[in-house]
Amino acid sequence: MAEDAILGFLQSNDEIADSHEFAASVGVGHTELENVIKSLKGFEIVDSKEITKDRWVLTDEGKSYAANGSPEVQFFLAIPPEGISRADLKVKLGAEIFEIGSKAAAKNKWVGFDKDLVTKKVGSVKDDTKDLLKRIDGGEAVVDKVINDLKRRKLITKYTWRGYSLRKGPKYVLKRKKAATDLTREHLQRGDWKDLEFKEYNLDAQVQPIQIGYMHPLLEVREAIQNIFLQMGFEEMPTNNFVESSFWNFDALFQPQQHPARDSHDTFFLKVPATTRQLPEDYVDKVKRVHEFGGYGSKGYGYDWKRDEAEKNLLRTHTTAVSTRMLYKLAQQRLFSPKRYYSIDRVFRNEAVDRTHLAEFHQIEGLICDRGLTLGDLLGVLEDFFSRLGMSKLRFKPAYNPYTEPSMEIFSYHDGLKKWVEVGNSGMFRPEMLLPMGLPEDVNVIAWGLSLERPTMILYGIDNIRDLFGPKVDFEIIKRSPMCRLGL
Ligand code: FB9
Repeated sequence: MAEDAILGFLQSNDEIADSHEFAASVGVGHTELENVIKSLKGFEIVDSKEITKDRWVLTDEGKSYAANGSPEVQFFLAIPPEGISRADLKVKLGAEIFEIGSKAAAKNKWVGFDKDLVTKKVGSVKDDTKDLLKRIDGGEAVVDKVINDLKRRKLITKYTWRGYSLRKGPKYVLKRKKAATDLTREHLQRGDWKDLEFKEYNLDAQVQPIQIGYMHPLLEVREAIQNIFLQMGFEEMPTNNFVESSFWNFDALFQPQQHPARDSHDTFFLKVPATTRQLPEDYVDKVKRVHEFGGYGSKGYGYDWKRDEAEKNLLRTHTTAVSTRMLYKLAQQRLFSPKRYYSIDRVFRNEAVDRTHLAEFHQIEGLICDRGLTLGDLLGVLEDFFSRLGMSKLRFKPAYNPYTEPSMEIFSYHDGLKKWVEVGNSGMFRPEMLLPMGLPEDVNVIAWGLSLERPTMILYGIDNIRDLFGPKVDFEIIKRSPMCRLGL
């Protein structure tokens, strides 16, 4: 019906100027016409251009005044010749009309107020407002001053009217062959496919979003950083033990037993099993001695080292505990062989939770164990590692760790954030840590660490760590935020 009307009209007319008027003229709803227009346009049978027209329409208040008269005229007409009290007038008109009408009627100097009495000051009035509202409602154009006045009184509002102008399209036909979107077996069997018009594939059509799984951002970045380590010839350390003994987490790292990080304010100690069952006895003695008396050129800490303190179980505070186990194991080898190890896994610290800190995070650690390694080697491998993370401009700030000397905090200039960001910590493991293990004198170990959460937050533009990790993770962030490619 609508289609034939359009195609029929265009056969003898160049254009349908206004789809609304045309719809009215052929007695179909504009929406129905709109759908036909879209379909004909899809088949290039017609060309349509969207046209918009703004017009003023009455608000509900405007409609009520156009129907019942403006409040100022209602106010005026409600005053009997002898006048009337405000209160009675208010009852008569209702609060709203009374409020608006009194002000406007007074402004027009139609009425007078003497104390509580309201009287007419003119014989009769004309309801221009009502007339204007009716004219505007009729689609008549009125001067801007009137429009602004009525707009200010919220009696009219702008309505943007959207319609189309139509012309013949490149594939205009008077009667469209039946449209088909799919060639089906039935078409082939019936052979009527020849008389069918097949719709062009709309390659820009939006597709149904497909529900697929998404990698959690932390795992995306973990994988990318893991690939960097593997490309640099590192092998992963086994980190499948969140529970560790104080011995491997602290003592073997030459971290003294009274070090502040070793009290329950910073570390989660286990109630059950509270202590570890087995430690390598001979090695424990060496660790005890180096803490108490030093050796290997060190004077040690000179305190009374307690076995039971070292046996306390805890949630590891760093994956450096795993590095310690791996280096000890390496030292047990009959022949020393250089090693490059990395770990990326959870560590636990009893810290105040805030926007960037939770009680657990993922630590990334890299270490190289080889003969004659120097601080220069450490600087070099850090340049290499961070450049692969897209961070080329590095600065190093001397720092302190109980288990490395010298130690350095690593800073990178982040172009996006336009500032130097602390991107990690590093150092050379102390001889007091390495030699009791039995590693050869000339073997040094350079190591560094950073978190997985910080780079992930920066790369995904996530401001609060709770959006990334834990019960409040916002899956939408995961779905919609593509990871900006690391410098790979
Ligand atoms: O990750 C950290 N910062 C960082 C890293 C990458 C990054 O990438 C962006 C894409 C550009 C951005 C930021 N930090 C280490 C620095 C700070 O965030 C720091 O405030 C918080 N640190 C954690 C510890 O917090 C108590 C991050 C975590 C950290 C710190 C040190 C180590 C590991 C993790 C270490 C070590 C180490 C040292 C010597 C030998 C062996 C291991």
